[in-house]
Amino acid sequence: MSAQTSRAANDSLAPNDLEAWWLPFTANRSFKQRPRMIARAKGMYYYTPDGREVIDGAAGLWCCNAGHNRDEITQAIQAQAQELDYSPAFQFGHAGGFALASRLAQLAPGDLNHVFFCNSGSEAVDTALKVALAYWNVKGQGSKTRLIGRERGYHGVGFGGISVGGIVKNRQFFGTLLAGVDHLPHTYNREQQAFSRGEPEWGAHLADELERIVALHDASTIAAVIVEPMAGSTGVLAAPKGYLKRLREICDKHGILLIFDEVITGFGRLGTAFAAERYGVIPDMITFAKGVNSGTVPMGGVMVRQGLYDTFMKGPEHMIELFHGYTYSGHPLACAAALAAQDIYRDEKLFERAKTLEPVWADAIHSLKGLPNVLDIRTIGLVGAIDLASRPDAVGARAFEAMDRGFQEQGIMMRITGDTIALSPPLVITENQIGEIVEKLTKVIKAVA
Ligand code: PXG
Repeated sequence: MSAQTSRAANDSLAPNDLEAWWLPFTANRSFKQRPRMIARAKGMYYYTPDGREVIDGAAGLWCCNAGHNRDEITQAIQAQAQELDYSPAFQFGHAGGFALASRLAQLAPGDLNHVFFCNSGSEAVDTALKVALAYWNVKGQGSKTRLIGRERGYHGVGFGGISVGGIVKNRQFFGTLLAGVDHLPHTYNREQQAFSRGEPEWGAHLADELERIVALHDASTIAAVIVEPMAGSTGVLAAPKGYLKRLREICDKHGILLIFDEVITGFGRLGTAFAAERYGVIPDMITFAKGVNSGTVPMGGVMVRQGLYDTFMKGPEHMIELFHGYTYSGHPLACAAALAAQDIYRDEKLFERAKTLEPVWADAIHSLKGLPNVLDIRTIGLVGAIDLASRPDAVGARAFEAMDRGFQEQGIMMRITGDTIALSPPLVITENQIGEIVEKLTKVIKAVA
């Protein structure tokens, strides 16, 4: 920093400068010319610095499931910060972490009884992949090292996550990634599935591709399969009917661990605590983040089944069983926020609310069919996606303009990927607010025609 900029940074009267922050997954130059600034939030709304109200159609980034700035959560964070700001989780513990782990173990289906905490979805994915590899090692089957992901999968941005992930741009710039990874085909087929509500009828057979992968590599080399029950980031691709059950069966048949990445689907997004419950399929591990504390403090984690945990709890008792963890694993503030968020979810029955609203939401979003350039619409739970036709030679430009105009002109926040608009409002949304989202989207889609 030059003397001049250092002085400016320390001068509270210095003009705000947007240069220094390199924003993630953002068109930085375009943003800095025409910033989309957010000053505060309450309930279903964000507010810009000049006080404009913006309805949150995306729960932030799929995380603020209880709505924004809930007093119960902010008070819990404040109280925790005064009582215990930080405590190490390596060889020490604090009550909030244990309380939260027990609470999540109760919430998760089956015997997913143990929780490993970290700080983001990306860390949760890397943790789950490492647990899978270590599990086979501990069991004396160290040749099982291959990891199987899926095309169009998003598992965060760690090297593990981008290796099993299936988004070209997230992979192509970053070298050779992890070795020994293979991918299932993605499950989207517009001809067979266009304008689907809930799980598409077509596509369960694509799970059988796992048999082909097993035949190619042999099960003795495969550690785990990781999939999102609903691929969120690549445009809301719900698992076809029966697909996840079939994956579970094939994994069982060959002794392969199944990991559900529920970073988006966890905590009510599809009308159940975890998507695993909606599908009646128990994976060996569930990754979560985001909604665990309604997006208020960074937190992620992995739920593991009883047998998996037990496999590690052997050997001399003074020995560390898993050589993995983060400085902020189970951070007291994140735990306090999560306990408060879980209380809200329970007391306000927000997961059930998502289930009840699912048909209302589906009707509303599917009513956009027929607007200019709308090629497909998909809904499931409180999630929706609208595919827009790309402009000639400018893939992504139409949806980018929709996102920008939505925020600047109509007062709606949405997510975009390519030319797809993705919606995932806080679970506290009312029917009137669903109407508000549809009204604003209609104007935006017409404006970018
Ligand atoms: N797994 C899944 C399934 C995710 O959706 C991650 C892992 C990584 O989480 P972290 O906390 O490391 O970001 C995610 C994150 C979008 C969008 O607009 C989606 C995510 C993050 C940001 C934007 O689709 N998902």
